[in-house]
Amino acid sequence: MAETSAPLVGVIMGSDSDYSVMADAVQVLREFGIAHEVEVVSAHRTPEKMVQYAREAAGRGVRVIVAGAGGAAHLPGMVASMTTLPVIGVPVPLAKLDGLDSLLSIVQMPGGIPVATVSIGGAKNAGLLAARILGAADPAVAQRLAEYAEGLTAAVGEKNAALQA
Ligand code: RP5
Repeated sequence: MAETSAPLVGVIMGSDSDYSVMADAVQVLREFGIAHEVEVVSAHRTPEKMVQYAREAAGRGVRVIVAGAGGAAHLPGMVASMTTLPVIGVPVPLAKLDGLDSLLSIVQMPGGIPVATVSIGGAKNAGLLAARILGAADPAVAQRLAEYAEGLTAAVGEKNAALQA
């Protein structure tokens, strides 16, 4: 699945079964109007596709990669080892171990190969972090992020007001 303009964010995941979690990142990118692509890329089942994806992403214009995986979640770290793009790892929770295995597989990267790891199931923040990375050099995206933050503040204010009624 791809947007019409060249994708700036690549959302990849180890299995289509991860999509129910990763959809939150896709939703954020849609809301912010950020061109993105979505691909199943498995470190274990499609290792050659993973290598090709990681090596070619920057040259295709991708600026940030959001990579989600569950269990033995090697995808984000392996991709980070083959690109200089920022990689945001999303630990996908599975039925066994509740995602702690996914988190530990992604977060404990060796020095030199960074992966920005969000919380277990935290694909929404992964999408927002990708937007922030792009927003550092794109005032229009930064403006939308500022408006988003204002919306959060306003929503808390409304909920607080409702508590006073
Ligand atoms: C991981 O194995 C995937 O990221 C997924 O979270 C997990 C299970 O995959 P399926 O067996 O559901 O395809 O590589």
